[in-house]
Amino acid sequence: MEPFRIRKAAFLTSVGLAGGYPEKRPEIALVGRSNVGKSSLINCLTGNGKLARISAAPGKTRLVNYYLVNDSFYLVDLPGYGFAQRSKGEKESWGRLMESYLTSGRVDHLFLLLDIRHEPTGEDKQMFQFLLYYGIPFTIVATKADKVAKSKRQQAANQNAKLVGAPPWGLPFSAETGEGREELLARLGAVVAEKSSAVQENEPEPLTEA
Ligand SMILES: Nc1nc2c(ncn2[C@@H]2O[C@H](COP(=O)(O)OP(=O)(O)OP(=O)(O)O)[C@@H](O)[C@H]2O)c(=O)[nH]1
Ligand SMILES: [Mg+2]
Repeated sequence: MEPFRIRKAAFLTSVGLAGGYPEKRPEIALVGRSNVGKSSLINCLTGNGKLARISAAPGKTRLVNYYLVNDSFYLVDLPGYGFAQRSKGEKESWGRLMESYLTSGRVDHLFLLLDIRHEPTGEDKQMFQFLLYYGIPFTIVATKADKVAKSKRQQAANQNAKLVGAPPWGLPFSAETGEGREELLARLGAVVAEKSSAVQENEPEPLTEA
């Protein structure tokens, strides 16, 4: 089989609490703590270093950002959690936005990003419980893999998956070196293929007279 390729990717729209979601297409979203590397992962996968905004200051992404890929599916960058400097009001609006997005039934697959160097936090565990509760299929991605020795990466990724409450497997990923990129592209390709054929299968049969 041909490896899955991203030919084209462009920012489409940002959605806040007021709504305004784009038309339904296969949809894969990224969640994780502020600064874990969500925007960097999108840029690495799409091969466009300038697509999603990356910043040294956490908490830059505050809306649900849609990227249209290959004119056929969405990659969605979600605002990060665990940003200490945020006010109570901001945390509440983050919670409402995430809840409305994750319960909308739109998301087909979530990449839950965990920093390979750090133990998952209480918020990471809560997020994972949320995914389980809503039955959202997921992949655990251990970001910044370049920051730990090669010989320890897979074990560290697996350990974090286990600590967050998931089956003990995580994908080591680095936006710096591209490690794990092919695996994530393959995962994307599988989700998109499955969802695209499901859309066709669900089209009603034309009515015929008996
Ligand atoms: N070494 C290394 N640094 C990374 C990697 N991915 C991201 N970073 C750095 O981590 C910081 C945060 O990256 P972002 O992609 O902006 O993180 P984010 O999850 O989108 O953050 P928010 O939008 O604030 O939620 C930046 O300084 C990146 O350069 C990686 O794979 N390796
Ligand atoms: Mg971001």
